[in-house]
Parts: sequence; structure tokens; C-alpha cells
Amino acid sequence: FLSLGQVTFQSYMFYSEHMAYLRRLANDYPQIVTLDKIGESYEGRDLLLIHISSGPSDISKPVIFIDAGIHCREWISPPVALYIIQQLVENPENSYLYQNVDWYILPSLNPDGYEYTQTHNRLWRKNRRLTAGAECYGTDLNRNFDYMWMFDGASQDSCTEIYAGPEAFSEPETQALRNWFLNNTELNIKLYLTFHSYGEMMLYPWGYARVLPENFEELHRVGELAANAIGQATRINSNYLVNSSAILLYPAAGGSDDWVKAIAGVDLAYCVELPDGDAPFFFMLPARQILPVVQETFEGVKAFHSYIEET
Ligand code: ING
Ligand code: ZN
Repeated sequence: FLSLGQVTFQSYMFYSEHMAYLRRLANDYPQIVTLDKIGESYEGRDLLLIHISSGPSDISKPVIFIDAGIHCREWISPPVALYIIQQLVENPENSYLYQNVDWYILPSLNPDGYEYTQTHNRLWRKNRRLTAGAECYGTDLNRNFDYMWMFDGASQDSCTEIYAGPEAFSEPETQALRNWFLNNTELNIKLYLTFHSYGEMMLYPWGYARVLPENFEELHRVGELAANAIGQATRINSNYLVNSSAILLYPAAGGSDDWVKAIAGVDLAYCVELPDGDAPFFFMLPARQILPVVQETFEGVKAFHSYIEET
């Protein structure tokens, strides 16, 4: 039995348990952890961002920003973020990871949708707001960001899974992320990771079309460092491919990584498509495979970190 404020990687947890863990860490480790509420979901749930830092804010310090859970059926995504948090904060062997780098991690960006996948529809992807005049509920938050919005791979039909919303940044969840980046332009953000599933892919911009950013060689090389680290560590035969999302998957505009790179100016941005297990379980990775996935993914995150620290 798990007491409040603990995490386990043996089973999937509720949003309330994710947040209780963050609150407990902020309480127990005040020297390194601060919690920031960056906004609220449509139904009023807190969007909590944890900041892990060795101390005196030095604005030239490199920053790694991570979010998870933007698509609520991709249940393995929040545990991956929570495991990174746990390893950074609660495993003293990993304290070197936040000596020269600050971390900002948001484990649950679509809590209304997540709750809905646990109570009504396991395969719900979007948020839970009904746009004025729309026929169906929910906007695909990963089509709602304002860079080349609606250019390709997105829809204006509210009943589709890729409904981009009535306009860019129409949703409180994407607004919260945008506002945080726009309010923190003085930070030296070196790396952005957004966790999705599934597919075992390290995807970099651009997502909106099959064109590559000017630093694609670096994006590719660094993505391969992380992919190789995961490949070395995997116990479930994960085998990551690395490329731009439009080339490897499909063109889709309005994704968070495109916006963070193009507008927030973060050079290294990746959408990480986590594994679906040692058999094709799609979004429904069995609970017994949470632990191997979060552990191997942490090895990839450490590879990203060492690149950030060395450059
Ligand atoms: N995949 C992403 C999606 O939103 C993606 C792929 C990434 C598209 C970045 C566009 C930009 O469709 C999943 N699994 O959601
Ligand atoms: Zn997704």
C-alpha cells in the first residue's frame, strides 16, 4: 500500500497522486525543489511545473525543460517524467545532474483528458473543452500551438482526433505552456523534450512539413546519442529511430516542439515517442513494463544532459 506523496512504477497512478508527489517533494527538499502552478486546465486542475536546481539562480545556467501527458491516452508519458524527477531529487547518486543544469518538468499537461481516460474512454487523446459551436468535445493540444498552425496534418472538424482548435492557443493548457516560455525568455533553455507514445522515435522539428531546420545535423546527432543510450540499456528490445517528425511519421503542424524551437528559440527540441512494450500494446503498455521503460528512458535523458553540460 502506497502512502500519499509516494510514487510507484508498478502501476498507473491518478493525476491527484502525481501532484501529491510533486507537493511532497517541494515540502521535503526545499533547497532544490520549487513548485510553480503555471495555469489551470479547462476543468480547473492545476498545471504544476517542478523546478529542480542546486541553488542561487544564475541566469546563464543551461536549462532542460520537459513536459509529458499532452496526449492523455499515452499513459506511459507521465511516469517517465515522474521517474526523472524521482531520480534527480531522491537518488543522491544523481545529484551531479542538477549541479550545472537547471531542470523544469511538467508531468501532466492534460489532466482533464487523463482523468477521462481513467473513467470513461481509455483511448481519449484531446483535452475536454467543448469549443463554442463545435459538435464534438476536445482539441488536440499538439495541433494548437501557433507556428504554421493548420498548415498540414491538422483539422478544423471538431470530431476528429487532430482538431486544431478554433484558433491557435485557444486552450488553457497550451496557453499555460506558451505563457511560461514567454515569461521566462531570460532563461538559457538548451533542450526541450515532450514525451508521447508510441513508436520508439526521437523526433525533431519540423513537424509542419518535410523541411529541416538549419541545425538538423546537430539535432540528428544528439538524438542518436540519446537513442543509443536507450538501446544499450533496454530490457524490452527498444530500438529508436531518429529523424524529423514530418519525415519519419507524418507532417503535422501546431505541435509543441515546433513552437518551442521556432518561437521560444530553443535550438534542441524533441518529441520522444516512447515504446509500446515487448509486444505491440499501442497506448496500453502493461503496468509491468512501466519500470523498464522509465529506466531506459532515463538513460537517454542522461545522454542529453551530458551533451548539454559539455557544450
Ligand atoms: N505523435 C505526435 C502527434 O502529435 C508529432 C507526432 C510530433 C506530430 C510533433 C507533430 C509534431 O501526432 C503522437 N503519438 O501523438
Ligand atoms: Zn501524442
